[in-house]
Amino acid sequence: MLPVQSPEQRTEPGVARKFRVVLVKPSHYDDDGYVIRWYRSPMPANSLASVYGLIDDCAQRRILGPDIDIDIVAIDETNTRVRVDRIIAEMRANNNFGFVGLVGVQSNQYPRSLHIAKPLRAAGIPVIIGGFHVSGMLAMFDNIGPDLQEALDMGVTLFAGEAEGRMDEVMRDAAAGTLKPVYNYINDLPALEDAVTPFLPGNSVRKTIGNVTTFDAGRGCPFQCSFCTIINVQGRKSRRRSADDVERILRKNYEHGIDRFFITDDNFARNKDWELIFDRIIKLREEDGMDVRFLIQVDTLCHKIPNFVAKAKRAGVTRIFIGLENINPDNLLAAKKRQNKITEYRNMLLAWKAVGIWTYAGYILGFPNDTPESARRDIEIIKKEMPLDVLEFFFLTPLPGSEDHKALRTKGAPLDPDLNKYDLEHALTPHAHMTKAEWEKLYRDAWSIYYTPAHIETILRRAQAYGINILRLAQIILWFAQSLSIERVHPLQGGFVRLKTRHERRPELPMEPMWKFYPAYAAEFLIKHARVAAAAFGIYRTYRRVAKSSQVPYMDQAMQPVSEDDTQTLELFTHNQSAREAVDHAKKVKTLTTTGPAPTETAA
Ligand code: B12
Ligand code: SF4
Repeated sequence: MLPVQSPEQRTEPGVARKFRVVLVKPSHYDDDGYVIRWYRSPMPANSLASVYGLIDDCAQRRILGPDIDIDIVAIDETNTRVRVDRIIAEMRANNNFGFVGLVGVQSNQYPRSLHIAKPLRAAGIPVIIGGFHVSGMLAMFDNIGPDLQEALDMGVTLFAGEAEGRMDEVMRDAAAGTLKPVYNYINDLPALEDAVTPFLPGNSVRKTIGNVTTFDAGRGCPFQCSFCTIINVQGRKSRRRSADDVERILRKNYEHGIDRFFITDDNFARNKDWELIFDRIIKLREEDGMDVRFLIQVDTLCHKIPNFVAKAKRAGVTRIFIGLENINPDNLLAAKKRQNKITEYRNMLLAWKAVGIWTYAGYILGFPNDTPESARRDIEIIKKEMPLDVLEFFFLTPLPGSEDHKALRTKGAPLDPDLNKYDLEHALTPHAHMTKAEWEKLYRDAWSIYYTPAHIETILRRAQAYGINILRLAQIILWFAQSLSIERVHPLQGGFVRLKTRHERRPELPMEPMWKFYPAYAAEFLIKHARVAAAAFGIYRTYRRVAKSSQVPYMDQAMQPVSEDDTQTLELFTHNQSAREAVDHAKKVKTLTTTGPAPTETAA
């Protein structure tokens, strides 16, 4: 480990003391080895805002003493180039009195983080890495694995768990030059009531596309999905911010012209204070005239919670994200996603549609019973029978921090060693019914099977019938339908105008010569923008056609109210043996519960 200067060495007499914190939310590499970076990213990262807020709070309270200012810089690498040379120069000018925090580092961002950390450590700058990779690995394994060891060998400090209530200690240790190799709070998660709230300065937010920001109203989910990392990192207990805190976050942003929010709770429906929070937002909207709007993530049983959908609507929720994951009950069972009942899917979607809220759903490809043919058929069934707007696809991925990853690693199953690929967009393990090439082809095809011109028109017609803003929806469909084919990244990793630098290539790959890199980059730039323009024109024409027919009533099979006959007629319920069994099971439960005492809906 490199020696760290003592505070006395770092401060010359008579010079104002400044403790410098540079926070970097790293991106990761695309398949050609270049950092994924955009002129504008879609929204600020809540991980960065959370850590920034905590350090800013330390600065306000002057926790390093009255004579030491804390200076914080926040860099989101998805929209800003990380100039390691400049960070080194600025830190050196400050006698390395400070640290670089690599924030919210996901597994796919971990290799990039080490590449950023290496020259910083060589220059003697303290570096701390926090986020889901470190937390997930330390939550699931007692031993430090080789990837975390590589960071420790460089003298990087690892932070596992959540920083609320811990930042003073880390800051003081960093200022004293006594950072520990590991801070492990994964088994001691903080309460969030009255915790410091996320915040990012305006210059950081302005590098994103619009007036949208993110915050978490709570953390944790009670369910037990085996591919999930959240339950092992953030726990299964609902920890949440108070309604007062949520109001404070909303007001602070609203004052700066930000009125659209993505509440990042993985399952807001299981936030124990969802109703208190919605009630407060309803008051802000209906009494104080604050036109705030939200995207929230919920589960497939949320419509059964009394008042949930109605209050969501009044609270300004305009979109929801649901982890639909699959329509084959055997697959859902294999992933321990028992709360997803195909017999409830249509009820749930129609409940949201009835109040004019759009639905995004995630669909996972590569569950144990999937074949290329069954998955293709399942997508067609969804298009015909489910009133869904935006569907996005992922590979089933054993993410570090999940039960699936632990099980595979423990039994020594083959797992792709390149963490950069753990982004839900790569096939990383062998599949029983598909070769790697078939699985990858299925993933690429899935987007074009769902987003055909005809189905885009159907989605818009349905949405118009439910009173949804179809121009906005058309823009989002453009983003989701084209991201993979044009930008070769998942829409959630996308942004506005891709930027690339010749020097920002994975060190394992050679730097391309100028004569090769720049012409290819320019051609790629032109071709991509021509394709975006063509796709946008196509979708715009569909939008115009649909908008013109607004007086003509529209109805199709997916929009029909749920009826008893559905289980006999819809393919969703008849497409395979396990679907039929799920229907029989639901019928039995219904008979028992309508004749016996009323059951209580339990979470898991
Ligand atoms: C919001 C969100 C997004 C947003 C915004 C990104 C963001 N991070 O805010 C969007 C939609 C863009 C997104 C995209 C993706 N995401 Co995402 N996302 C989330 C989500 C739901 C919330 C993130 C969050 O705010 N958490 C709360 C913060 C406070 O927690 P935290 O980051 O762990 O930070 C705390 C501690 O770790 C610690 N800490 C963190 N950093 C540091 C640094 C220092 C110095 C210290 C002291 C402490 C510290 O203190 C923090 C405060 O307590 C998480 C799930 C989750 N519940 O976290 C998934 C999650 C992080 N995403 C994930 C993935 C895979 C992705 C994508 C790759 C998906 C895709 N293929 O497109 C992309 C990557 C794009 C990108 N550039 O980030 C995975 C990562 C899993 C893993 N093991 O790597 C998660 C965990 C979800 C999952 N499926 O398991 N995501
Ligand atoms: S519903 Fe499942 S996947 Fe979603 S957060 Fe809860 S446990 Fe994780």
